[in-house]
Amino acid sequence: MEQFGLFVGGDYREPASGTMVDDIDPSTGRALACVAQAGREDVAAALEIARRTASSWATRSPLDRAMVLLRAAELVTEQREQLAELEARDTGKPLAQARADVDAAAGYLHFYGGLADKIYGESIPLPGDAFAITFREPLGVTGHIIPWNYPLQIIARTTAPALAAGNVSVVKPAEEAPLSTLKYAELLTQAGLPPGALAVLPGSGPEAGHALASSREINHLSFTGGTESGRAVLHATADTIVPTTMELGGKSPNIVFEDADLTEAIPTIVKALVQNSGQTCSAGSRLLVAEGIREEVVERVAEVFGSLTLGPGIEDPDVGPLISRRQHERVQGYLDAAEADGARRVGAANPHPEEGFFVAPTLFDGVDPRMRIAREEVFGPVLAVLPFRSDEEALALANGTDFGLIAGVWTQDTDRALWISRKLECGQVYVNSYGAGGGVALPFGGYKQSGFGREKGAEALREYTQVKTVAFRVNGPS
Ligand code: TXE
Repeated sequence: MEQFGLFVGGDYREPASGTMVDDIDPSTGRALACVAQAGREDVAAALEIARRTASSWATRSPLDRAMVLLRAAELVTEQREQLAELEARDTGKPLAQARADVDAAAGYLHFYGGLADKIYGESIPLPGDAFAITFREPLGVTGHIIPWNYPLQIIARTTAPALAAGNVSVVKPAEEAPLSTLKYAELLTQAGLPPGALAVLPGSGPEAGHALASSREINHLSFTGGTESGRAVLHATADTIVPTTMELGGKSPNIVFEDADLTEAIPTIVKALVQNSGQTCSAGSRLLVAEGIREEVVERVAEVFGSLTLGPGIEDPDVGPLISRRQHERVQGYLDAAEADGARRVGAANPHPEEGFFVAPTLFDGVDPRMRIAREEVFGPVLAVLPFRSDEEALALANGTDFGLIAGVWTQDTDRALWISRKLECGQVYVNSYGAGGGVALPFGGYKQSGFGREKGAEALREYTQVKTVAFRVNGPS
Protein backbone atom coordinates (compact mmCIF):
# COMPACT_ATOMS: atom_id res chain seq x y z
CA MET A 1 0.00 0.00 0.00
CA GLU A 2 1.34 3.44 -0.90
CA GLN A 3 2.61 5.59 1.98
CA PHE A 4 2.49 9.40 2.09
CA GLY A 5 4.49 11.59 4.47
CA LEU A 6 4.02 15.24 5.39
CA PHE A 7 5.06 17.63 2.60
CA VAL A 8 7.34 20.24 4.20
CA GLY A 9 10.32 22.21 2.89
CA GLY A 10 9.77 20.95 -0.66
CA ASP A 11 9.86 17.24 0.18
CA TYR A 12 8.18 14.44 2.12
CA ARG A 13 9.12 13.81 5.73
CA GLU A 14 7.97 11.62 8.59
CA PRO A 15 5.81 13.13 11.33
CA ALA A 16 7.54 13.78 14.68
CA SER A 17 5.27 11.24 16.41
CA GLY A 18 5.73 8.62 13.66
CA THR A 19 1.93 8.21 13.51
CA MET A 20 0.51 6.86 10.24
CA VAL A 21 -3.20 6.16 9.62
CA ASP A 22 -5.16 4.32 6.95
CA ASP A 23 -6.83 6.45 4.28
CA ILE A 24 -10.15 4.75 3.44
CA ASP A 25 -11.53 4.21 -0.08
CA PRO A 26 -15.21 5.21 0.27
CA SER A 27 -16.23 2.94 -2.61
CA THR A 28 -15.13 -0.18 -0.69
CA GLY A 29 -14.61 0.84 2.93
CA ARG A 30 -11.07 -0.60 2.72
CA ALA A 31 -7.69 1.15 3.11
CA LEU A 32 -6.33 2.81 -0.02
CA ALA A 33 -3.11 4.35 1.34
CA CYS A 34 -1.30 5.02 4.57
CA VAL A 35 -0.85 8.68 5.51
CA ALA A 36 1.34 10.49 8.07
CA GLN A 37 -0.45 12.46 10.76
CA ALA A 38 0.93 15.85 11.69
CA GLY A 39 0.92 16.91 15.32
CA ARG A 40 1.56 20.23 17.05
CA GLU A 41 5.36 19.95 16.61
CA ASP A 42 5.08 19.31 12.86
CA VAL A 43 2.79 22.31 12.43
CA ALA A 44 5.23 24.51 14.35
CA ALA A 45 8.16 23.25 12.24
CA ALA A 46 6.34 23.88 8.94
CA LEU A 47 5.36 27.38 10.08
CA GLU A 48 8.95 28.17 11.01
CA ILE A 49 10.17 27.12 7.57
CA ALA A 50 7.35 29.10 5.95
CA ARG A 51 8.29 32.21 7.97
CA ARG A 52 11.93 31.89 6.83
CA THR A 53 10.80 31.61 3.19
CA ALA A 54 8.23 34.42 3.34
CA SER A 55 10.35 37.44 2.50
CA SER A 56 12.23 35.80 -0.39
CA TRP A 57 8.92 34.87 -2.09
CA ALA A 58 7.30 38.21 -1.32
CA THR A 59 10.22 40.11 -2.86
CA ARG A 60 10.50 37.95 -6.00
CA SER A 61 9.42 39.96 -9.00
CA PRO A 62 5.66 39.69 -9.56
CA LEU A 63 6.37 38.32 -13.05
CA ASP A 64 8.51 35.52 -11.55
CA ARG A 65 5.68 34.56 -9.23
CA ALA A 66 3.28 34.62 -12.16
CA MET A 67 5.53 32.31 -14.20
CA VAL A 68 5.75 29.74 -11.36
CA LEU A 69 1.96 29.55 -11.05
CA LEU A 70 1.45 29.39 -14.81
CA ARG A 71 4.01 26.57 -15.05
CA ALA A 72 2.20 24.80 -12.20
CA ALA A 73 -1.08 25.10 -14.16
CA GLU A 74 0.63 23.34 -17.08
CA LEU A 75 1.98 20.55 -14.85
CA VAL A 76 -1.45 19.97 -13.29
CA THR A 77 -2.93 19.71 -16.78
CA GLU A 78 -0.19 17.32 -17.93
CA GLN A 79 -1.01 15.09 -14.93
CA ARG A 80 -4.78 15.33 -15.52
CA GLU A 81 -5.53 11.61 -15.72
CA GLN A 82 -3.28 10.59 -12.80
CA LEU A 83 -4.66 13.34 -10.56
CA ALA A 84 -8.27 12.58 -11.53
CA GLU A 85 -7.83 8.88 -10.75
CA LEU A 86 -6.24 9.64 -7.41
CA GLU A 87 -9.07 12.05 -6.53
CA ALA A 88 -11.75 9.59 -7.69
CA ARG A 89 -10.27 6.82 -5.52
CA ASP A 90 -9.73 8.99 -2.46
CA THR A 91 -13.10 10.79 -2.45
CA GLY A 92 -15.28 8.26 -4.31
CA LYS A 93 -16.36 10.93 -6.82
CA PRO A 94 -17.06 9.91 -10.43
CA LEU A 95 -14.04 10.21 -12.74
CA ALA A 96 -15.77 12.80 -14.93
CA GLN A 97 -16.22 15.03 -11.87
CA ALA A 98 -12.63 14.39 -10.76
CA ARG A 99 -11.41 15.48 -14.21
CA ALA A 100 -13.50 18.65 -13.94
CA ASP A 101 -11.89 19.26 -10.53
CA VAL A 102 -8.39 18.94 -12.02
CA ASP A 103 -9.35 21.41 -14.75
CA ALA A 104 -10.67 23.83 -12.13
CA ALA A 105 -7.44 23.50 -10.10
CA ALA A 106 -5.39 24.30 -13.22
CA GLY A 107 -7.87 27.12 -13.90
CA TYR A 108 -7.19 28.73 -10.50
CA LEU A 109 -3.41 28.52 -11.01
CA HIS A 110 -3.82 30.03 -14.46
CA PHE A 111 -6.19 32.79 -13.32
CA TYR A 112 -4.12 33.91 -10.32
CA GLY A 113 -0.84 33.36 -12.20
CA GLY A 114 -2.21 35.83 -14.74
CA LEU A 115 -3.03 38.34 -12.00
CA ALA A 116 0.18 38.00 -9.95
CA ASP A 117 1.89 40.91 -11.74
CA LYS A 118 -1.26 43.05 -11.86
CA ILE A 119 -1.90 43.63 -8.15
CA TYR A 120 -1.96 47.42 -8.12
CA GLY A 121 -2.57 50.13 -5.56
CA GLU A 122 -4.34 53.46 -6.08
CA SER A 123 -3.48 57.13 -6.03
CA ILE A 124 -5.75 59.39 -4.00
CA PRO A 125 -5.81 63.17 -4.53
CA LEU A 126 -5.71 65.30 -1.38
CA PRO A 127 -6.24 69.08 -0.93
CA GLY A 128 -3.59 71.29 -2.48
CA ASP A 129 -0.61 69.47 -3.92
CA ALA A 130 -0.89 66.62 -1.45
CA PHE A 131 -1.75 63.07 -2.47
CA ALA A 132 -1.61 59.52 -1.17
CA ILE A 133 -0.76 56.19 -2.77
CA THR A 134 -1.72 52.72 -1.62
CA PHE A 135 0.24 49.48 -1.73
CA ARG A 136 -1.34 46.03 -1.66
CA GLU A 137 1.11 44.02 0.43
CA PRO A 138 1.12 40.30 1.21
CA LEU A 139 0.09 39.27 4.73
CA GLY A 140 2.96 36.82 5.29
CA VAL A 141 2.09 33.22 6.22
CA THR A 142 -1.39 32.04 5.31
CA GLY A 143 -3.00 28.94 6.89
CA HIS A 144 -5.54 26.89 4.92
CA ILE A 145 -7.91 24.27 6.32
CA ILE A 146 -9.36 22.17 3.52
CA PRO A 147 -12.40 19.85 3.49
CA TRP A 148 -12.73 16.44 1.87
CA ASN A 149 -15.37 17.15 -0.76
CA TYR A 150 -13.20 18.97 -3.35
CA PRO A 151 -9.66 18.71 -1.94
CA LEU A 152 -7.76 19.51 -5.13
CA GLN A 153 -10.06 22.32 -6.21
CA ILE A 154 -10.11 23.95 -2.80
CA ILE A 155 -6.35 23.81 -2.16
CA ALA A 156 -5.88 25.51 -5.54
CA ARG A 157 -8.76 27.94 -4.97
CA THR A 158 -7.24 29.21 -1.73
CA THR A 159 -3.47 28.85 -2.17
CA ALA A 160 -3.21 30.14 -5.75
CA PRO A 161 -4.38 33.68 -4.85
CA ALA A 162 -2.39 33.59 -1.59
CA LEU A 163 0.84 32.67 -3.39
CA ALA A 164 0.14 35.03 -6.30
CA ALA A 165 -0.08 37.91 -3.82
CA GLY A 166 3.32 36.99 -2.35
CA ASN A 167 2.29 34.99 0.73
CA VAL A 168 3.58 31.55 1.71
CA SER A 169 1.07 28.88 2.74
CA VAL A 170 0.67 26.02 5.21
CA VAL A 171 -2.24 23.68 4.48
CA LYS A 172 -4.11 21.15 6.63
CA PRO A 173 -6.17 18.87 4.35
CA ALA A 174 -9.08 16.79 5.65
CA GLU A 175 -8.47 13.42 7.31
CA GLU A 176 -10.71 11.68 4.76
CA ALA A 177 -9.04 12.81 1.50
CA PRO A 178 -5.53 14.28 1.66
CA LEU A 179 -3.83 12.59 -1.31
CA SER A 180 -4.39 15.07 -4.16
CA THR A 181 -3.36 18.00 -1.95
CA LEU A 182 0.04 16.35 -1.41
CA LYS A 183 0.45 15.82 -5.17
CA TYR A 184 -0.51 19.48 -5.74
CA ALA A 185 2.31 20.61 -3.43
CA GLU A 186 4.74 18.32 -5.29
CA LEU A 187 3.74 19.84 -8.64
CA LEU A 188 4.04 23.42 -7.42
CA THR A 189 7.51 22.67 -6.10
CA GLN A 190 8.41 21.11 -9.45
CA ALA A 191 7.14 24.30 -11.12
CA GLY A 192 9.70 26.36 -9.21
CA LEU A 193 7.93 27.37 -6.00
CA PRO A 194 10.67 27.76 -3.34
CA PRO A 195 10.81 24.81 -0.92
CA GLY A 196 9.11 26.03 2.23
CA ALA A 197 6.60 28.28 0.45
CA LEU A 198 3.91 25.59 0.53
CA ALA A 199 3.55 22.85 3.15
CA VAL A 200 0.78 20.24 3.28
CA LEU A 201 0.22 18.58 6.66
CA PRO A 202 -2.37 15.80 6.79
CA GLY A 203 -3.70 15.29 10.30
CA SER A 204 -6.79 15.53 12.46
CA GLY A 205 -8.91 18.67 12.80
CA PRO A 206 -8.75 18.92 16.59
CA GLU A 207 -4.97 18.38 16.63
CA ALA A 208 -3.19 19.57 13.46
CA GLY A 209 -6.09 21.83 12.38
CA HIS A 210 -6.35 23.45 15.80
CA ALA A 211 -2.56 23.85 16.04
CA LEU A 212 -2.61 25.75 12.73
CA ALA A 213 -5.70 27.84 13.51
CA SER A 214 -4.49 28.86 16.97
CA SER A 215 -0.90 29.64 15.99
CA ARG A 216 0.48 33.16 16.36
CA GLU A 217 2.70 32.40 13.36
CA ILE A 218 -0.09 32.68 10.79
CA ASN A 219 -1.24 36.03 9.41
CA HIS A 220 -4.46 34.79 7.79
CA LEU A 221 -6.57 31.66 7.91
CA SER A 222 -8.91 30.36 5.24
CA PHE A 223 -11.34 27.68 6.37
CA THR A 224 -13.75 25.63 4.28
CA GLY A 225 -15.87 23.12 6.16
CA GLY A 226 -18.89 22.65 8.41
CA THR A 227 -20.45 25.21 10.76
CA GLU A 228 -19.41 23.44 13.95
CA SER A 229 -15.72 23.14 13.08
CA GLY A 230 -15.83 26.67 11.61
CA ARG A 231 -17.03 28.01 14.94
CA ALA A 232 -14.15 26.26 16.76
CA VAL A 233 -11.68 27.75 14.28
CA LEU A 234 -13.13 31.24 14.75
CA HIS A 235 -12.71 30.98 18.52
CA ALA A 236 -9.05 30.14 17.92
CA THR A 237 -8.41 33.00 15.46
CA ALA A 238 -10.30 35.43 17.74
CA ASP A 239 -7.66 34.85 20.43
CA THR A 240 -4.81 35.72 18.07
CA ILE A 241 -6.75 38.34 16.05
CA VAL A 242 -5.94 36.64 12.76
CA PRO A 243 -8.10 37.63 9.77
CA THR A 244 -10.17 34.69 8.64
CA THR A 245 -12.12 33.68 5.55
CA MET A 246 -14.99 31.29 6.27
CA GLU A 247 -16.77 29.14 3.69
CA LEU A 248 -19.35 27.13 5.60
CA GLY A 249 -21.79 25.55 3.18
CA GLY A 250 -25.45 26.19 2.53
CA LYS A 251 -29.01 25.13 1.82
CA SER A 252 -29.23 26.63 -1.63
CA PRO A 253 -32.51 26.83 -3.58
CA ASN A 254 -33.36 26.36 -7.22
CA ILE A 255 -36.45 28.57 -7.71
CA VAL A 256 -38.63 27.42 -10.60
CA PHE A 257 -41.31 29.87 -11.75
CA GLU A 258 -44.31 28.84 -13.83
CA ASP A 259 -42.79 30.31 -17.03
CA ALA A 260 -39.49 28.38 -16.70
CA ASP A 261 -38.10 26.37 -19.59
CA LEU A 262 -38.30 22.96 -17.91
CA THR A 263 -36.31 21.19 -20.62
CA GLU A 264 -33.33 23.35 -19.62
CA ALA A 265 -34.13 23.43 -15.91
CA ILE A 266 -34.69 19.76 -15.01
CA PRO A 267 -31.25 18.31 -15.93
CA THR A 268 -29.50 21.26 -14.28
CA ILE A 269 -31.58 20.92 -11.10
CA VAL A 270 -30.66 17.23 -10.92
CA LYS A 271 -26.95 17.91 -11.49
CA ALA A 272 -26.96 20.77 -8.96
CA LEU A 273 -27.99 18.24 -6.33
CA VAL A 274 -26.34 14.93 -7.24
CA GLN A 275 -22.94 16.34 -8.27
CA ASN A 276 -20.40 14.86 -5.84
CA SER A 277 -23.29 12.92 -4.21
CA GLY A 278 -24.72 16.13 -2.82
CA GLN A 279 -21.50 16.81 -0.90
CA THR A 280 -21.05 20.28 -2.37
CA CYS A 281 -21.26 23.50 -0.34
CA SER A 282 -23.32 25.08 -3.12
CA ALA A 283 -25.51 21.99 -3.78
CA GLY A 284 -29.02 22.95 -4.93
CA SER A 285 -30.65 21.02 -2.10
CA ARG A 286 -34.01 22.83 -2.06
CA LEU A 287 -36.36 22.91 -5.03
CA LEU A 288 -38.82 25.80 -4.71
CA VAL A 289 -41.45 25.36 -7.38
CA ALA A 290 -44.60 27.25 -8.44
CA GLU A 291 -47.61 25.25 -7.23
CA GLY A 292 -49.14 25.16 -10.74
CA ILE A 293 -46.22 23.12 -12.16
CA ARG A 294 -45.18 21.26 -8.98
CA GLU A 295 -46.62 17.90 -9.97
CA GLU A 296 -44.98 17.94 -13.41
CA VAL A 297 -41.60 19.08 -12.07
CA VAL A 298 -41.57 16.48 -9.27
CA GLU A 299 -42.47 13.73 -11.73
CA ARG A 300 -39.76 14.75 -14.21
CA VAL A 301 -37.03 15.14 -11.56
CA ALA A 302 -37.98 11.76 -10.04
CA GLU A 303 -37.74 10.16 -13.47
CA VAL A 304 -34.17 11.44 -13.96
CA PHE A 305 -33.23 10.41 -10.40
CA GLY A 306 -34.49 6.89 -11.18
CA SER A 307 -32.24 6.65 -14.25
CA LEU A 308 -28.97 7.48 -12.44
CA THR A 309 -26.27 4.84 -11.98
CA LEU A 310 -24.42 4.40 -8.68
CA GLY A 311 -20.98 2.85 -8.30
CA PRO A 312 -17.31 3.34 -7.37
CA GLY A 313 -16.04 6.70 -8.56
CA ILE A 314 -13.29 5.10 -10.60
CA GLU A 315 -15.94 3.36 -12.78
CA ASP A 316 -17.38 6.79 -13.59
CA PRO A 317 -21.01 6.29 -12.61
CA ASP A 318 -23.50 9.18 -12.33
CA VAL A 319 -23.28 9.09 -8.54
CA GLY A 320 -20.48 7.82 -6.29
CA PRO A 321 -20.51 6.91 -2.60
CA LEU A 322 -20.46 9.37 0.29
CA ILE A 323 -17.04 10.10 1.73
CA SER A 324 -17.19 8.04 4.94
CA ARG A 325 -19.21 5.81 7.24
CA ARG A 326 -19.74 8.85 9.49
CA GLN A 327 -21.19 10.91 6.61
CA HIS A 328 -23.35 7.94 5.57
CA GLU A 329 -24.81 7.73 9.08
CA ARG A 330 -25.37 11.48 9.17
CA VAL A 331 -27.28 11.46 5.86
CA GLN A 332 -29.26 8.38 6.87
CA GLY A 333 -30.27 10.30 10.02
CA TYR A 334 -31.70 13.09 7.82
CA LEU A 335 -33.64 10.59 5.68
CA ASP A 336 -35.19 9.08 8.82
CA ALA A 337 -35.99 12.53 10.24
CA ALA A 338 -37.68 13.63 6.98
CA GLU A 339 -39.94 10.57 6.99
CA ALA A 340 -40.71 10.95 10.69
CA ASP A 341 -41.63 14.62 10.03
CA GLY A 342 -44.11 13.51 7.34
CA ALA A 343 -42.25 14.39 4.11
CA ARG A 344 -43.23 12.14 1.18
CA ARG A 345 -40.48 10.18 -0.54
CA VAL A 346 -41.00 10.05 -4.32
CA GLY A 347 -39.66 7.13 -6.39
CA ALA A 348 -37.76 4.01 -5.41
CA ALA A 349 -34.09 3.83 -4.38
CA ASN A 350 -31.65 3.05 -7.22
CA PRO A 351 -29.63 -0.16 -6.90
CA HIS A 352 -26.06 0.27 -5.67
CA PRO A 353 -23.09 -1.87 -4.59
CA GLU A 354 -23.35 -3.58 -1.20
CA GLU A 355 -19.99 -2.38 0.09
CA GLY A 356 -19.02 1.30 0.25
CA PHE A 357 -20.97 4.27 1.62
CA PHE A 358 -23.73 4.67 -0.97
CA VAL A 359 -26.98 6.63 -0.66
CA ALA A 360 -29.41 6.69 -3.59
CA PRO A 361 -30.62 10.12 -4.81
CA THR A 362 -33.75 10.85 -2.82
CA LEU A 363 -36.58 13.28 -3.54
CA PHE A 364 -38.94 14.48 -0.79
CA ASP A 365 -42.20 16.18 -1.71
CA GLY A 366 -44.67 17.67 0.78
CA VAL A 367 -41.85 19.35 2.72
CA ASP A 368 -42.75 22.02 5.25
CA PRO A 369 -40.21 24.86 5.67
CA ARG A 370 -39.94 24.07 9.38
CA MET A 371 -38.72 20.51 8.82
CA ARG A 372 -35.02 19.78 9.35
CA ILE A 373 -34.77 18.54 5.76
CA ALA A 374 -35.78 22.07 4.64
CA ARG A 375 -33.43 23.99 6.93
CA GLU A 376 -30.24 22.01 7.61
CA GLU A 377 -27.36 21.10 5.31
CA VAL A 378 -27.66 17.35 4.62
CA PHE A 379 -24.53 17.01 2.48
CA GLY A 380 -25.90 14.00 0.65
CA PRO A 381 -28.02 13.46 -2.52
CA VAL A 382 -31.32 14.54 -0.93
CA LEU A 383 -33.64 17.10 -2.50
CA ALA A 384 -36.50 18.83 -0.61
CA VAL A 385 -39.42 20.19 -2.69
CA LEU A 386 -41.30 23.24 -1.37
CA PRO A 387 -44.18 24.78 -3.36
CA PHE A 388 -44.92 28.53 -3.58
CA ARG A 389 -47.99 30.46 -4.75
CA SER A 390 -46.53 33.95 -5.39
CA ASP A 391 -43.18 35.60 -6.18
CA GLU A 392 -43.11 37.07 -2.67
CA GLU A 393 -43.61 33.62 -1.14
CA ALA A 394 -40.81 32.21 -3.33
CA LEU A 395 -38.48 34.93 -2.05
CA ALA A 396 -39.48 34.40 1.58
CA LEU A 397 -38.86 30.65 1.29
CA ALA A 398 -35.54 31.17 -0.48
CA ASN A 399 -34.32 33.53 2.24
CA GLY A 400 -35.90 31.51 5.03
CA THR A 401 -32.87 29.53 6.25
CA ASP A 402 -29.80 30.49 8.27
CA PHE A 403 -27.64 29.96 5.17
CA GLY A 404 -27.08 32.15 2.09
CA LEU A 405 -24.55 30.76 -0.36
CA ILE A 406 -26.04 30.57 -3.86
CA ALA A 407 -29.41 30.38 -5.68
CA GLY A 408 -30.74 29.37 -9.10
CA VAL A 409 -33.64 31.31 -10.66
CA TRP A 410 -35.61 29.74 -13.52
CA THR A 411 -37.88 32.13 -15.46
CA GLN A 412 -38.23 33.71 -18.94
CA ASP A 413 -39.18 37.05 -17.38
CA THR A 414 -36.13 39.32 -17.07
CA ASP A 415 -37.84 41.78 -14.70
CA ARG A 416 -38.78 38.98 -12.34
CA ALA A 417 -35.24 37.52 -12.54
CA LEU A 418 -33.66 40.89 -11.75
CA TRP A 419 -36.13 41.67 -8.98
CA ILE A 420 -35.53 38.42 -7.13
CA SER A 421 -31.75 38.42 -7.77
CA ARG A 422 -31.45 41.74 -5.94
CA LYS A 423 -33.62 40.54 -3.03
CA LEU A 424 -31.98 37.14 -2.49
CA GLU A 425 -29.73 36.99 0.58
CA CYS A 426 -26.85 34.99 -0.86
CA GLY A 427 -23.41 35.42 -2.42
CA GLN A 428 -24.18 34.24 -5.97
CA VAL A 429 -27.33 34.03 -8.11
CA TYR A 430 -27.55 32.10 -11.38
CA VAL A 431 -30.39 32.94 -13.77
CA ASN A 432 -31.48 30.00 -15.95
CA SER A 433 -28.31 28.11 -14.98
CA TYR A 434 -26.64 26.88 -11.83
CA GLY A 435 -23.03 26.90 -10.69
CA ALA A 436 -21.69 28.00 -14.12
CA GLY A 437 -19.12 25.22 -14.41
CA GLY A 438 -16.97 26.07 -11.40
CA GLY A 439 -16.75 29.79 -12.11
CA VAL A 440 -13.07 30.37 -11.31
CA ALA A 441 -13.49 34.07 -12.17
CA LEU A 442 -16.69 34.67 -10.17
CA PRO A 443 -16.48 36.02 -6.59
CA PHE A 444 -17.91 33.38 -4.27
CA GLY A 445 -18.83 33.35 -0.60
CA GLY A 446 -21.62 33.42 1.91
CA TYR A 447 -24.21 35.70 3.41
CA LYS A 448 -25.45 34.88 6.92
CA GLN A 449 -24.13 31.58 8.35
CA SER A 450 -22.68 30.45 5.03
CA GLY A 451 -19.62 32.43 6.07
CA PHE A 452 -17.76 35.59 5.18
CA GLY A 453 -14.98 36.78 2.94
CA ARG A 454 -14.85 36.11 -0.79
CA GLU A 455 -12.96 33.51 -2.73
CA LYS A 456 -12.51 33.09 -6.49
CA GLY A 457 -12.16 35.89 -9.00
CA ALA A 458 -9.97 38.96 -8.56
CA GLU A 459 -11.96 39.62 -5.37
CA ALA A 460 -10.03 36.86 -3.53
CA LEU A 461 -6.81 38.89 -3.83
CA ARG A 462 -8.32 41.36 -1.35
CA GLU A 463 -8.45 38.56 1.25
CA TYR A 464 -4.76 37.76 0.80
CA THR A 465 -3.37 41.31 0.79
CA GLN A 466 -3.35 44.20 3.22
CA VAL A 467 -3.45 47.81 2.14
CA LYS A 468 -0.86 50.37 3.20
CA THR A 469 -1.58 54.05 2.55
CA VAL A 470 1.31 56.49 2.19
CA ALA A 471 0.36 60.18 2.13
CA PHE A 472 2.64 62.91 0.75
CA ARG A 473 2.55 66.62 1.37
CA VAL A 474 4.36 68.14 -1.59
CA ASN A 475 6.33 71.35 -1.26
CA GLY A 476 6.57 73.04 -4.65
CA PRO A 477 9.35 75.52 -5.65
CA SER A 478 9.35 78.55 -3.33
O1 TXE B 1 -16.31 18.65 8.29
P1 TXE B 1 -15.30 19.55 9.12
P2 TXE B 1 -17.04 17.29 8.65
C1 TXE B 1 -20.38 20.38 6.29
C2 TXE B 1 -21.36 19.31 5.85
C3 TXE B 1 -20.94 18.12 6.62
C4 TXE B 1 -20.50 18.76 7.92
C5 TXE B 1 -19.53 18.00 8.75
O2 TXE B 1 -22.66 19.69 6.21
O3 TXE B 1 -21.99 17.21 6.81
O4 TXE B 1 -19.88 19.96 7.53
O5 TXE B 1 -18.44 17.56 7.98
C6 TXE B 1 -10.97 20.47 9.91
N1 TXE B 1 -9.83 23.09 14.20
N2 TXE B 1 -19.25 20.55 5.35
O6 TXE B 1 -17.21 17.13 10.12
O7 TXE B 1 -15.00 18.96 10.45
C7 TXE B 1 -11.07 19.06 9.39
O8 TXE B 1 -9.96 18.28 9.80
C8 TXE B 1 -9.30 23.18 12.97
C9 TXE B 1 -19.39 21.66 4.45
O9 TXE B 1 -16.40 16.17 7.96
O10 TXE B 1 -15.82 20.92 9.06
C10 TXE B 1 -11.13 19.32 7.89
O11 TXE B 1 -9.82 19.55 7.40
N3 TXE B 1 -9.71 22.43 11.94
C11 TXE B 1 -18.18 21.92 3.70
C12 TXE B 1 -11.95 20.60 7.79
O12 TXE B 1 -11.91 21.17 9.11
C13 TXE B 1 -10.70 21.54 12.14
C14 TXE B 1 -17.19 20.87 3.44
C15 TXE B 1 -13.41 20.38 7.41
O13 TXE B 1 -13.97 19.39 8.23
C16 TXE B 1 -11.29 21.40 13.41
C17 TXE B 1 -17.17 19.83 4.46
C18 TXE B 1 -10.81 22.22 14.47
N4 TXE B 1 -11.33 22.16 15.71
C19 TXE B 1 -18.21 19.70 5.35
N5 TXE B 1 -12.25 20.45 13.33
C20 TXE B 1 -18.21 23.00 2.68
N6 TXE B 1 -18.33 24.27 3.10
O14 TXE B 1 -18.09 22.75 1.48
C21 TXE B 1 -12.26 20.00 12.05
N7 TXE B 1 -11.32 20.65 11.33
